[in-house]
Amino acid sequence: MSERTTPEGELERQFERTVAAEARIEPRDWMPDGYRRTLIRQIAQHAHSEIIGMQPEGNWITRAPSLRRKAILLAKVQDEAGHGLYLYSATETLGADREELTRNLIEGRQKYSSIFNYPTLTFADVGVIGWLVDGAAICNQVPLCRTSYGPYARAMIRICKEESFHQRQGYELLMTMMRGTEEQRRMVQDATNRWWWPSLMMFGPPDGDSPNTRQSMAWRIKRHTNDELRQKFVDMTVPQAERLGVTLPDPELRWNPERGHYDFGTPDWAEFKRVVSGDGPCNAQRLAHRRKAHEDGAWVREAAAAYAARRSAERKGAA
Ligand code: FAQ
Repeated sequence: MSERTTPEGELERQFERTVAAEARIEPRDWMPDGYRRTLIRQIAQHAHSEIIGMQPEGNWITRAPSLRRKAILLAKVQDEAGHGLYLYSATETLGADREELTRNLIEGRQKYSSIFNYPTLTFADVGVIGWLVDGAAICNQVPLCRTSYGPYARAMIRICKEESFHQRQGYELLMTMMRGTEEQRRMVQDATNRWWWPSLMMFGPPDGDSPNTRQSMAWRIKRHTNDELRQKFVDMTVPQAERLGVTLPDPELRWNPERGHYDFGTPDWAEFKRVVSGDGPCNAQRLAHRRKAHEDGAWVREAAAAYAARRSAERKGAA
């Protein structure tokens, strides 16, 4: 009997038909092991990024310059915690264990986005993170609303709505600062200079060095390649920078009428590799902070487990 006529072969054909028809794969459906593993890796990395991503801006909550800015920043950082939680739930629908994923993060076995290993030096960084980092996140994540795995696609719809609010709050903060003093304008330019290249790196390595893209595109987990999305982000951001009155720190950046896109310089991929492998400016600090928060929260997890066990014993006793 050939592979294609086995029950497994039929399940695989059904999976391929579902993906090709742009329908969604759901948790109850059969899926190839590699598809499940790729999704757990990507969604877990995404969840970890949201959770670690609370730290750079969280750093400014107690020092926000006004009550209004503080309330906005608190809401944004809380949204990021929520995104992490939806995403961990999506990995659970694939059979992953949340506790184990958290251990993988704090013990350095699983990645999170390189971008969150850079420091936030002034309040302008809060605005630039909203504008550039959330802007890049939206560019990357809007297509993921059409990813082939149902729970991930549905989580992305809500996450993208919230990210779009985050992006606008960042841009509005920067607009306000650009209408302020000379020093405020300098702060915005300095933050833009520091965050521009790391934002371009968020999209991942160039397509030629991206081991996962080809298969993830075939499975319709990813809907565009890393380079396609990076280009889209540059095209979208240049006019915003002009309107804001800041200069993007790339002498090679110019409109190419033949391509109908902006040409731009090459990010420092050696720096990217260093940051991803744990040697960025804040990697050690970010993980130490996350580890401490996990240890400090142990009593909450123990109390919740003890409460759940007691409730379950009471229910059994009542039955
Ligand atoms: N940083 O073969 P590829 C946010 C890894 S959320 C670290 O191209 P893939 C919200 C990659 O995992 C930001 N590692 O991989 C927010 C792979 O690892 P492996 C996070 C990176 O998966 C805003 C290896 O390199 N967003 O910002 C990075 O096909 C503001 C080879 O790469 C998501 O996670 C990187 N930049 O494409 C929160 C979106 N790039 O296999 C707070 C979902 C690549 O060695 C404040 N994820 N790697 O273990 C994706 O779209 C994809 O996973 C990519 C990478 C595009 C990130």
